[in-house]
Amino acid sequence: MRTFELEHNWKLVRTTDQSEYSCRLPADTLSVLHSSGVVPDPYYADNELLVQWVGEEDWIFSTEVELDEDFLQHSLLFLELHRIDTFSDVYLNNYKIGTTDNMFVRYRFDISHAARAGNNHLELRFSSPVRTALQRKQQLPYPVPHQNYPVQAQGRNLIRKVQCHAGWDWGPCLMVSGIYETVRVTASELERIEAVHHHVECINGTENTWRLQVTTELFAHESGHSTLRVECAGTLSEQEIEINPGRLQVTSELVVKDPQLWWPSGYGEQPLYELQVTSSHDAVRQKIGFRTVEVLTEPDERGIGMVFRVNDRDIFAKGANWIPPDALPSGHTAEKYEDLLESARQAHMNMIRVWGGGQYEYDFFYEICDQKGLLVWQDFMFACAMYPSSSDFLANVRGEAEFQIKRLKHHPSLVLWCGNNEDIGALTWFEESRNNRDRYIIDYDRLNEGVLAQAVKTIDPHRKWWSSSPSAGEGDYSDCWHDDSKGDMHYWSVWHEGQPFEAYYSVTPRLCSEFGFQSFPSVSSIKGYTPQDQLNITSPVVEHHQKNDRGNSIIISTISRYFRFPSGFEEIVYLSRIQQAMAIKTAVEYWRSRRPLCMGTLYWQLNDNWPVASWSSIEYGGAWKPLHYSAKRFYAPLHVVLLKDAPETPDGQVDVYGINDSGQAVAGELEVNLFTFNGEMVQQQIQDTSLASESSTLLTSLSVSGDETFRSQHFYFVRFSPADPKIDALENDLLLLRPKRCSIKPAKISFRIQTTRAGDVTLELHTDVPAFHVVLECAGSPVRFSGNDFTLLPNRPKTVTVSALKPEDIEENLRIHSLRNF
Ligand code: BMA
Repeated sequence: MRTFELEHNWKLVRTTDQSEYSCRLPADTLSVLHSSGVVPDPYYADNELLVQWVGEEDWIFSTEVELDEDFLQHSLLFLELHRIDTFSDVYLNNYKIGTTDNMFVRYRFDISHAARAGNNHLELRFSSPVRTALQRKQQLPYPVPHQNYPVQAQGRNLIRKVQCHAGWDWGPCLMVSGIYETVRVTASELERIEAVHHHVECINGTENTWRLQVTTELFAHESGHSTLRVECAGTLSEQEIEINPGRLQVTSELVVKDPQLWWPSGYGEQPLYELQVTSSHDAVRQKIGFRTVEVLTEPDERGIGMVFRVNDRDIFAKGANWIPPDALPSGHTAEKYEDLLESARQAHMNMIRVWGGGQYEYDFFYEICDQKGLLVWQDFMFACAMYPSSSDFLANVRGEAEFQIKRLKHHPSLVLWCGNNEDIGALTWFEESRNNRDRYIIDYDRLNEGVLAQAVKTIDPHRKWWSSSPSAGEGDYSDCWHDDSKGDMHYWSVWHEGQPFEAYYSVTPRLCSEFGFQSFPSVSSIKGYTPQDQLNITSPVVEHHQKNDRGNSIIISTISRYFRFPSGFEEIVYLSRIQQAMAIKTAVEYWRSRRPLCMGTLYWQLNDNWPVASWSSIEYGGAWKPLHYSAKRFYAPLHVVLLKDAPETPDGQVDVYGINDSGQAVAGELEVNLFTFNGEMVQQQIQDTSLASESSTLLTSLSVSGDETFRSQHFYFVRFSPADPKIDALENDLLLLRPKRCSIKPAKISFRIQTTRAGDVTLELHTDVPAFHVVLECAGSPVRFSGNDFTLLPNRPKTVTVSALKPEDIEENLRIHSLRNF
């Protein structure tokens, strides 16, 4: 097999005036035009509006490839294209060799009649995605509605392109065209490998013996013979196969003895084994893992639970929802993915949901998840809309689903296929579907059960199929929006309906796959897209970078409900960020304490695709918001939680829970202190206790005076010190009233910078009175702190490690915020 990867020396041509811009892959129209100086930065100010014309025009990407006689002698000559966005006619030397119309499939076009020795000219002639979607919309026999956001391209649900390119409630509308992954010319004899997928099954638990069943799909134009070798973990299967024109599927079986098991992060290691499949003229390598996964959805006394069980251990799913990490696909670099997913792992997440309005991710995304033990909940790419069920559309999606399942199936991290995001709920969002539910539910079912479920059940029958997120389970089309007896839940009442944070206590979802609270990005991020004279929360530019209609007013009204009113821009930004952390902490701590009724929380959302006010815990550019630092504590495998006002906690009572996801009980000493806001300890209770394994344990209940003045002057602080000195102590605290009603004092926080022997820079922080939501920031630097957004008490200094900075830079740029310190 000979292959030419065509990454370099591309040209983008504007069809209206033939202007040309050179580029390399991956390339999207807007990124090329921006780097060529033709359009301004689409992320700055409201430039998004100025660049809409780019999606309305046709564009050509072209390159040259040199082929020799020897290359042309091969019997299989083809052009492979993957992640082509979206509508292109593909020409080689002016012969049309194919058409693309779905960015989620891989194309392999025969080029034998078009290729020639010497120079070959390859062109992808893209037609406007905006126009194509509109044309399709006009041809519909009846409306097929989708959700609309402030800047929105119409008809996005009629084209197989990343749905959020058309605009979302956190994302810009940038309808790019482009080439993001493979363009490869390949020549081979006889056969090529189309797909390799496998299934592992433990056949003898005592001896840890596994059957590895590998399916290889081959394609050929002519007849012949080939030898297929399949190797993994020192075992080999070899067979002679007869090749006939067309597709051929071959199964090989290996028995692997005593492999090391693959575990989710926090539960064990992630050993990966190389699976190598070689035919006479082609080869594929994959990294695979040995583990069992079950998703238990069995009736219980409450309804139907939802539990991920890996290697016979029930995993509490902790994680967040993932969106494409850049609105401009040229920005999807492996480094960015590594950083985001490592940030997820560091915050003790073990599951990422690839949300249905984005994309089936790049191979490197799943490889990183395999390496880090991040389980993947994979949506099919349908979100917040009705979808058509015409035979063309369904056939197109069938190809997409089959390709994606075969492409991703070998990843040990992949644990569930989900049909879409919120499309069952969406049946009630539009007048058309409310008035004619029958029509739209039939469309829904044709696509969902008729195509997607069938593809999963045929190609990947051992993996869980989940029809929609949220849903009550297969065959249940009810709008079970807040039914906490069964299924996964999206709980949005605190954000979208303005309920208090305690509303999270009104449900115990079996698994909460979305709940979120917005905040502003950091002041330095805002300054990056806002002209100086618009640094104000209600300025047009700051409002433009808020895509949820009522977003900023929800942020401001929540600030006024919880905090004393801020006096300036920076303080508003700070409070928005800590209230976001407070909201999500409230939800996660309660739902973790309800384990095993609730067995998972995936908050909305991990990341951003441009600089914006949003629900993310990591802002565009990679900086962690206070929420992400807070997640590192509230998702830790061991955690202590203080609860009041929950249904299980009567008035006047505070309950302390110890949560332990690990397989061992952890004994230690629990210290519960009642402090005044001057830092005086007025009550202390110390007890030996133990956090039972894989449980939430009620450690103690405290009775607290209902007197408002008393509550305004005191707070609880708990510390659990494990008997095993190798395990870090756990801390948490609880205000007895909303922060604005508490007599929190302005704190004087001082710090000492040190460089440790290992070369790390550390900050030792001291305070004179209790300081809450202490947030460290180094303006303009991509710094990470080992801890942030914490409570600091007098006489209990805290040491924080700072990454990537020299002591001098810290001294100059460090800003320390805390409540009441502005
Ligand atoms: C959810 C998601 C997204 C959306 C978010 C915030 O339901 O699925 O569609 O961005 O809510 O509104």
